[in-house]
Amino acid sequence: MKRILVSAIGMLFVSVGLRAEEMAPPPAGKMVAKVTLVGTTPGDKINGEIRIFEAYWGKGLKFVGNITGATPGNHGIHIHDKGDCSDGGNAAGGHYNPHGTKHGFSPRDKITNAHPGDLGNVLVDQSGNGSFSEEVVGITLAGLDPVGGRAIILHEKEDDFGQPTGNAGGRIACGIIETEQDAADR
Ligand SMILES: [Cu+2]
Repeated sequence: MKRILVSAIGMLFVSVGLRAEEMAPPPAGKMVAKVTLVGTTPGDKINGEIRIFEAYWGKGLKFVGNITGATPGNHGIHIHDKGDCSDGGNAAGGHYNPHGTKHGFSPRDKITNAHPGDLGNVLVDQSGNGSFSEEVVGITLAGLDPVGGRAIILHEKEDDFGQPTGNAGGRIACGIIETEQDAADR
């Protein structure tokens, strides 16, 4: 019954001629992965957690994150190519960029005009705390444009959306996008 209802709602969207991403986002689905962000400099106090939920009926992801211990201001945050936080986060490689697109802000510019994991910035307050919530259409954990197992990097500076990677400076924290099973196996 639930499935019938879901497809009926889906058909309603099609029938009124609107693409899903032009509508207000639907409620996020189940949590599919988590990221534990850890500072890349030994002895620093940066920590964070990002919870990742299914969105857009399995054709997108929602990222809900909290950061503590960072310097006040905006910090760029991106999904990088490799699931490796070693070497101060440098082992994560460049931005995950499966379509050879320019850098941008994927919640706004879509994966056609941004790297899928161009999540913009986290605004950190005077106490060192920040939070963000963004949704990206067209990426999945393990299907199309899979982000599972890749790293999320928090940067030193604001992502100004300039090319090629937003001028966000150094890599201050890093974590791997993991399912609960991945974390248990680790
Ligand atoms: Cu980055």
